[in-house]
Amino acid sequence: MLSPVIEQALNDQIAMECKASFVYLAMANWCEQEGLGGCAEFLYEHSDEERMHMLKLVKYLNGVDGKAIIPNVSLEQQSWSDIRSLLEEVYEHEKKVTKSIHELVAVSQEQKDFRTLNFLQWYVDEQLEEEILVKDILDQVKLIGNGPQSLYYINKELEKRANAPEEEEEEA
Ligand code: OFO
Repeated sequence: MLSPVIEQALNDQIAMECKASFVYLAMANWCEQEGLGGCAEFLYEHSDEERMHMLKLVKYLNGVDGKAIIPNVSLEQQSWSDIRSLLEEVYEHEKKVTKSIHELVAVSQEQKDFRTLNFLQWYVDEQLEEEILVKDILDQVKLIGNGPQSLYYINKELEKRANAPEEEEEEA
């Protein structure tokens, strides 16, 4: 029997993944308009991944007899001052998602919901990977600098990351 506390917490996480997907979509859109095709490709891909994270939660919640809620998403921002501040925002967002997943794990433990606890392990691992990836990109960007000449290299770097062979991802 699914506790209402877990159902609410999972729905909150669905909302968070959904928001992440749309924020990254808006970022990709902005990059494309700025002529940063490689950055756009990376962020479009990342947006799709967040959508997959959301769907995985929706299907799990409905599968354990809960009721998943598809949230309304409103975006506060459609443009960014530069690529470095955009990537810093991505990193901050990922850290927020990680914190939220860890809180969800703690709630599952408190509620003795071992199914959900087990299900969430995938997200714990995924968030670790994502944080490492974004931090690594940000470190590179800091090294390259934020000047106009650097944009070419940053764009190339993100294009390379977008085209890097995918590690085995579970289907949503
Ligand atoms: Fe990167 O946020 Fe999903 O889990």
